[in-house]
Amino acid sequence: MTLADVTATRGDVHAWVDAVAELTQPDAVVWCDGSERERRALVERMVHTGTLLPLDPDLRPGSYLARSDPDDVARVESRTFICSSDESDAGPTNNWREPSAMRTELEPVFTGSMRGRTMYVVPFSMGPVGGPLSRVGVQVTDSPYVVVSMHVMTRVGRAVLDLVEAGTPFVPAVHSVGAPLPDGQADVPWPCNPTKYIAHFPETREIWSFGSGYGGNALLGKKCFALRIASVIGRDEGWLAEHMLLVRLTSPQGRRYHVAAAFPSACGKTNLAMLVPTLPGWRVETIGDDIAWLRPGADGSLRAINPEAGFFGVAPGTGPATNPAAIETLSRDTIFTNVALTPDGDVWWEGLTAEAPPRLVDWTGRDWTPDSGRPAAHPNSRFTVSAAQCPTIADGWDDPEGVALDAIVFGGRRATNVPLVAQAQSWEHGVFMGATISSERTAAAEGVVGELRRDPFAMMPFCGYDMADHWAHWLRVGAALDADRRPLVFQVNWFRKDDDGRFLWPGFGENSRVLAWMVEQVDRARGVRTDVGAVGSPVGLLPAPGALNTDGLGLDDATLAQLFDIDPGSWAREADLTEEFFAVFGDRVPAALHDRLAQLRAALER
Ligand code: TSX
Ligand code: MN
Repeated sequence: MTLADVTATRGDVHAWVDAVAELTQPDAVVWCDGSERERRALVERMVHTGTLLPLDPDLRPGSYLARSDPDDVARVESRTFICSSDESDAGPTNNWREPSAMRTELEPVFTGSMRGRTMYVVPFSMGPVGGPLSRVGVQVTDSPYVVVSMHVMTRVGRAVLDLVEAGTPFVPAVHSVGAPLPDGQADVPWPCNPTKYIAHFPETREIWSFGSGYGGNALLGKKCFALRIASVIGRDEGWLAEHMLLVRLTSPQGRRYHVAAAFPSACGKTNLAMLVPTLPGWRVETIGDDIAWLRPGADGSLRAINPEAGFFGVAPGTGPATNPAAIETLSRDTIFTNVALTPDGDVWWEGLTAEAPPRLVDWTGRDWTPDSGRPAAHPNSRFTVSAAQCPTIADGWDDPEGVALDAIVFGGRRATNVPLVAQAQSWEHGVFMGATISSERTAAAEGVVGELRRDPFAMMPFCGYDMADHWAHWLRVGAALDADRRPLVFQVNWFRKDDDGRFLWPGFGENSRVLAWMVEQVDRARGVRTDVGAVGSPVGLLPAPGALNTDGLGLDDATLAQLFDIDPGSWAREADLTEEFFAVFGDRVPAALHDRLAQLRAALER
């Protein structure tokens, strides 16, 4: 059985499942219904095999700890492939393979890869089942850990299978941990294979994942489908699949605003999604923390849904001070992976409490004390938890129609140059902000401009096609929106430092001040407010004096000035770096972005 033979059957989901089974040769095939009964049976089985360790039911009811193989702890970008027929469609920042060559390479890899295991068939929906912005997939997997995680992260069940059987196009997603069990061989708690493939076929909308049981490599609805494959579907159909959190902001006057925000990793996206405002009377409610699908609505607005149903978040750094809502979310019914275990059967990770407990079992299962000289939890350890149990979840967060966006935010982690907040002067300028997102390389000396890690739209590892084509697509989508309903675009930087290396901005809940200014700008753009909110600068509109509420922060005028300082010399060097970065993408960079760069340079010279 070849991979092409398997793909040829996809018009009939039952024929396709039979074909995958013929290729991978599992001992049994189980169709999943997403039920509580199914979940319990799988959990019981995994407790028996040692894949899941039950936590103390009094301390952490309904919760489990999984410890992965120590070599299967993160996404594997070097083994992630975009298999478009034309290499240039994958772009210079993706690993490309010719589709038929990749199918040929994968055939022996998947042949018999599920021997001795059960193959689960998981029909899932990204977005509420049957919703106008939603899409369905069917993942087959030989990992029960993946099945129970898919229960949390997506909508699994009979209703989805009904859609597929009725002819709704689905994304076929094949996943094998790549560890067949020859006759009678005992299983291990975390089977996987040192050779990994995360292969995407954007033209046929297929995913083939081999060798890993971890997160984005294995929960194929998330990065593989909802970002890489969906970005291509969106390109072809006029919408956007983005690496963005989604929140609802409510003002003291009761006005509601919806904001989507893209940040590269390690910028606190989940913290912002669950932010507790310090500004009196303001409320932030969570709609999503990782992925948003954005689609022009009939009224010319840009509507957004969170296609996921749960959070798969990084545990370290999540604590009562940085993210109290997440801590409450994790109080029950959570699967933890690669965190540390306390002697009383609870979990711990760096940042959960100020001081580490005196003894722990670390993520590898070894005894640990604060003197061990290694982290107790893996830096990429995770929680998997239902979004519905988040205390800040928004009413109607799962409305199939989504919400109309008022603002889009692009963030980065920059010690220098980039102001706390700036508003784009136009949609094109906003796309320029998204295309030029950057963070300082962590190893780089502070203050050295030139060591920038670019992560355009925070989509570098997640765009299923050429990044520069993605920018052109953003320009097209924006042009199709009603000028009065188009979201305003902003750039933020919570991480600017003073000359002594101290953060200038307190961040966290105080970021509500920045959010409030943004949506007040939305009101001004719509004529709801008539006061002056912003002043021009070469890099965009900055808050006018007094427009950003800093009451009670104790920020002196000098600190405020540093937060918004635009140094023409460093920005000119930054413009040179942007030109170099654009050159990577050659002539696929839209002219509007070159124009915007020229405007920036001209403004810096004035
Ligand atoms: O998540 C963060 N956010 C967004 C919150 C909604 N972090 C953590 C980033 C790593 C994942 C931040 N870190 C933020 C922030 O706004 N800001 C900072 C930097 C910072 C760190 C500590 C302090 C202040 C700023 N502490 C004190 O000032 C006491
Ligand atoms: Mn992410």
